Amino acid sequence: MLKGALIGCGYFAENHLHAWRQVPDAAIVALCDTDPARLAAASQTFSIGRTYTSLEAMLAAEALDFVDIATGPRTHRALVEAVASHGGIAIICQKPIARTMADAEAMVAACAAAGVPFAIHENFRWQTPIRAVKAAMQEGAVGTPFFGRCSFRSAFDVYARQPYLATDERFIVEDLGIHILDIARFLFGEVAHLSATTKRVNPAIRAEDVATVLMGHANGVTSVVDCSYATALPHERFPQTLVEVDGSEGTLRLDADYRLTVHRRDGGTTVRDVAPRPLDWAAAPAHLIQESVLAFQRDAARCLAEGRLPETSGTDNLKTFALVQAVYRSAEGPMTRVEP
Ligand code: NAD
Ligand code: 89V
Repeated sequence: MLKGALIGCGYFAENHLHAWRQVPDAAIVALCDTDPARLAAASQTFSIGRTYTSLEAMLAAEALDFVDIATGPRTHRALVEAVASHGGIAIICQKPIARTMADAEAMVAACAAAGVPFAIHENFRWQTPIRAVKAAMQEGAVGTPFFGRCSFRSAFDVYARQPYLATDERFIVEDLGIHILDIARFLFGEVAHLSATTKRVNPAIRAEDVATVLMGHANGVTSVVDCSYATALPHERFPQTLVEVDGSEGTLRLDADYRLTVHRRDGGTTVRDVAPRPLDWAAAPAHLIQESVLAFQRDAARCLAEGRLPETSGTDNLKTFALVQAVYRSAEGPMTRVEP
């Protein structure tokens, strides 16, 4: 049995704690949060009695196999470096890995130097419909892909449960786009170049709530990632990512409400329901995300037990984080002008 501690008992940590209860051969045995009220609430809800307001006190008192960090990105570097320097404890850390590339690289280097496994909790690629798209592509459903689109458009009030999203100096690319860019990497491979625009539509928030990215992948695929929290639709689709893939042999569409359509150039069309499985602690519409938290954590525990790194290791996630940085650089930089 892997013994873990959860660091950060805020809004999203509740999903981690529910999910860890369903992960075989792993258990959260201690909790840490600098806010005593949040710590006490999580302790009571999940019946975990060993609680700490200080990371150092927890590391001194507990014999841990792993920590699961669910604090905000400003705290990630210090926490990861402290746990790494303690030694012998694997580290799972929520996205975004950090606020800057320098911090992210330092975290990966600290874990490598200490010889501890380091993974980022990047769960969107673990959503059931996204795994179904990947499996269909791997089975050759569309042949060789040449175009892809990963689209997340919503007007869901994310600020109610995550108020920092309205006040942080960066928003949709760093918080949500990071997931969609990671899905694009997962489906279409590494990115060679990109061009992006960002925009703030909602005047009540500080940073960008719309982003559109055009990417050229190293294997020749062209893809578009488009994200918006300013898109009021008659049928709200939060938190679904819709996917289009055009290939040499056919097309694939992941449409609203988990409808996966594969059409073959030679004629056949198949339509499948790839909805997430229900969990007793999950509730629509976030159940899509909640199920992917469980899928990610199950895989992470299996990897740790088998001495393998999860697919979203710190090193892998630097590539997704580099896309986030490149999107901001591109959006802030000069665009290619169109001559009249
Ligand atoms: P939150 O502010 O609700 O919770 C953060 C908690 O961390 C708070 O309870 C705070 O007191 C605690 N904390 C802060 N500094 C600490 C420290 N040094 N030591 C211990 N505890 C500390 O934030 P949230 O909305 O739960 O988000 C947390 C992280 O989860 C963010 O990185 C966010 O991007 C990520 N997130 C991921 C998903 C996803 O689907 N993967 C969804 C939502 C949020
Ligand atoms: O998944 C997330 O990171 C969340 C949300 C879906 C609201 O963007 O912050």
